[in-house]
Amino acid sequence: MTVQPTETLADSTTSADAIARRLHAAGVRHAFGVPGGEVLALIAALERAGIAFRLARHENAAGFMAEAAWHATGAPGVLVATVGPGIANAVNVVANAQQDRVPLIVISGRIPEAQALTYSHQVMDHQAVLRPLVKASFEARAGACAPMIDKAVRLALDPRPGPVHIDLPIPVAAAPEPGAGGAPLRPALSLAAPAPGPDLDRAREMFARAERPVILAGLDLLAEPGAAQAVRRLSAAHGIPVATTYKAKGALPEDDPLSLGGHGLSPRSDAQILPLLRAADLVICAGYDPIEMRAGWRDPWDPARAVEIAHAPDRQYLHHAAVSWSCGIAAGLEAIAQGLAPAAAWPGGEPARTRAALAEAFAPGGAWGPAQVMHVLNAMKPAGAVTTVDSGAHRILLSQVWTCAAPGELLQSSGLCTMGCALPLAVGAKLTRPEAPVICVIGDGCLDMTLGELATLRDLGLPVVVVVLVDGSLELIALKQRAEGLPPAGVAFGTSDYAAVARALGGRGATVEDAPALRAAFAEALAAPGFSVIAARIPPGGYEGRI
Ligand SMILES: Cc1ncc(C[n+]2csc(CCOP(=O)(O)OP(=O)(O)O)c2C)c(N)n1
Repeated sequence: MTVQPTETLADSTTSADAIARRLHAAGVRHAFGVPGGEVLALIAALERAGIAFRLARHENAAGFMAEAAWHATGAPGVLVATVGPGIANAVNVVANAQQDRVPLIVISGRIPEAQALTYSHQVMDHQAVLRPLVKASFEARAGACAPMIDKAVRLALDPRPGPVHIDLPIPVAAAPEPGAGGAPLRPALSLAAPAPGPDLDRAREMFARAERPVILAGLDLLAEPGAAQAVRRLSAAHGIPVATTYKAKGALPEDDPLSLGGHGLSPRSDAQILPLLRAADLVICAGYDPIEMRAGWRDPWDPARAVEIAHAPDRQYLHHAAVSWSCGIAAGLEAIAQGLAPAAAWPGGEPARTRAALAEAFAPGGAWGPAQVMHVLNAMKPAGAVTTVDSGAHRILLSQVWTCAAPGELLQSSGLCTMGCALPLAVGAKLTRPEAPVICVIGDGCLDMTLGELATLRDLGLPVVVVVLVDGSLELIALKQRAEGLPPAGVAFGTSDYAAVARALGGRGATVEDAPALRAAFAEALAAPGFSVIAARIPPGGYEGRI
């Protein structure tokens, strides 16, 4: 008897369904964006597949929410943007995904080709706009979206992660694509160990001889489960101090005496850490990606004393190393140290002095101001909290003061360093890790840029604590103007009553002007069922000489 092929209801699916189902199979449970007529079929398909479409107030914010979802789940972030203005609004967050190594799938809706020949309203070349920023841009083809989306997912996640764009014309989204379940996604690349040979011999010899080794851990750690543990094992077994970039903060818990904290954007911390790196006789760069670093990090150590293990070859040339591998961080560290006995690391005790000098440089000080705010919050933050911080003077100070127990506890934009990331990162973090307390620390300039996302917190019922430092100044830029002897221009603005704004948007609000009031407001906010805004009014010029 011949079995007739039957097309079941489940098989009569569209290319939009294929995309949605494959994303679901890749672990995606939330997509973020602002709808438009050109993405309606996709949004409906996402919801059919079990992926909730989350409305943001701006596409840029939606992209940061998607980034936070990736941090929480390991599945790529998904941003949906409509034709023209939608994708134009998303450009900043796509650039961020490129520079901060975020696997972000950006799907834009597009009008039909035939229509575009004679119709130009809102129409622009999405692929041409995004191509310089993405790892790839696909134009979706009717009936062939399953393999395309699988490739896009893999490409976004493969080292180093980054954004991938899919341009989806309306007729393609609606085209039939039966059997959208498809073959399984290619497994993640296994990250190899360095091959045996003269390079490994040399690195092992450098390791065996080292008396003053330092590990410098970077953002590749975020993309390799187990890498932070390998850093910890090596540090503990050989007494090696660990410095990190901002993204890798917590590679070694920062209350560990061997932790030298996070670095990269603060000249004040550079003044302490760079001399130690120059004094080291071995710098082990573990997943170090210099995209996060300022110019002070140009050739910061003698290359003959550096060994580099990273997920991708360095093409930036900001730093150099005698031996350099593209490989897994854990496998690389183990290969270098395997079987070698611990040497007496830093017999002169310099790392402990550097740690103490860093603590002194970023001490709270006696007077109320941003340093006190950061110290109060850091001391009170619950274990396992996820904190997000925006770009500006407040971020640099917070990153130096904040103690992280694991990478991913502090989310920020440290590659692109864009304003407008912290509030949407907090939305995405709380949505996808509801059990974790989520704290957003933000400057008033950055909050003004993203204020609408407080309404997103309300709509999604997310009890995030937002602490805004209110000084009526784009203070990082004001500091630069003053340092260059320029008169202030374009940096001062009127302050708003953010506590009242929070209440108007359905949250709680408090204004504080000293440490006891901050402590009380923070404790209350952490226990509150909805979102809270604590406006910490700080004196003008409060960051001067502190970052
Ligand atoms: C989108 C964007 N625009 C401009 C800048 C330049 N910039 C960096 S920090 C900053 C000031 C941020 O002000 P605020 O949020 O008040 O933080 P503060 O520096 O006062 O701590 C500006 C304008 C940027 N990084 N990103």
